[in-house]
Amino acid sequence: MIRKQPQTLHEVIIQEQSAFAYAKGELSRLLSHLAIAAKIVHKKVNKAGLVDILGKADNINVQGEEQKKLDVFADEAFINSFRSSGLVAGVASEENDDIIAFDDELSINSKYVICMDPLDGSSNIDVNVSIGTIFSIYRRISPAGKPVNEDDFLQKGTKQVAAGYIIYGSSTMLVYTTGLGTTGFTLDPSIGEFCLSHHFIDTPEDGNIYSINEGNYTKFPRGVKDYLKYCQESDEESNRPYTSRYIGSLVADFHRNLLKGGLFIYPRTLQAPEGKLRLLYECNPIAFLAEQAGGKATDGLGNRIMEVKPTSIHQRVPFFTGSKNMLDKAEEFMQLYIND
Ligand code: P6P
Repeated sequence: MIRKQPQTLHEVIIQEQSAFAYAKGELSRLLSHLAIAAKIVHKKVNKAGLVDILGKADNINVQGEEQKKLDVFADEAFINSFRSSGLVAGVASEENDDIIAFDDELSINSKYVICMDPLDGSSNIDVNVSIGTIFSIYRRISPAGKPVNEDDFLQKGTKQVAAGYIIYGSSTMLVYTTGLGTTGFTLDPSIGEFCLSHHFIDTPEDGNIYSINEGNYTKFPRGVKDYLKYCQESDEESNRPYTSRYIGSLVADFHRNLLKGGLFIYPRTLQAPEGKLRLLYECNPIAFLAEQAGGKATDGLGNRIMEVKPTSIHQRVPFFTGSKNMLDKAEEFMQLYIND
């Protein structure tokens, strides 16, 4: 019996496109362009230890973090791929202070804008820990024919037409959604194709993994501290104590919890009252994927992340995401101290 070759990303996109209202092929072609940039970055990330792209580029990004050379490489690779697609009118990137409007003839009439974190978790690059690219795709709201402006990017997460991440780990995977479920593809380097490996991911409603940087414990809100105590108490019926797993790379922590069940928390802290993670190109795309897989994503106080109206492109929000029942339990503790 001839083993059926798994479907490629392109085949699945074409198949899914017919069910997707207004893609008319552009969204499919855009995702294919994105996959090309992902393969280019995959090659560099896999060789990072061998060539002189480790260490710091000599500039600081808008987050005040040292830009590593791989950050810069990934940022340029994705921006160039989007610009050459003729489908994207502009990009908001973690690595760039302001939006990048593509004003060439082809792009200025394009339908889509993209928010992205080209290489999230980059502090882990030098220690060979999984890192990722996160992207969020919107239809522009400004009229075609003119350069895009910030309003095109400051749309609620509910307006995303597609979102996803590439995780550069033990294998390189592309996980995305167009609102028809969350699906994963694994790169087969022998044929250079992303092949379907996780169709319609269904994240467990319950889990026993909690992911949070407990080094910030003393600065957490009381509700988070009480929830952590709940996770660590023994209770056979509810399968506690849970397991603590934290890599410090959002894509890696989220991906594990998406498949196994779990809750990721980056709450507000005394020194970061808005939290650390960025709404446009970290929390909204991850929230879209979580919800499409049957999970949840809120600010810890019952406010759905995708309903937050953005006010600036690098805005931060407190972020709770993962298994539905775990998130609901965490919010029960948070609600006890909502007026603190
Ligand atoms: P901390 C990486 O810098 C990042 O933006 C996310 O990928 C990750 O979840 C978080 O920050 C880690 O932050 O403060 O725990 O090191």
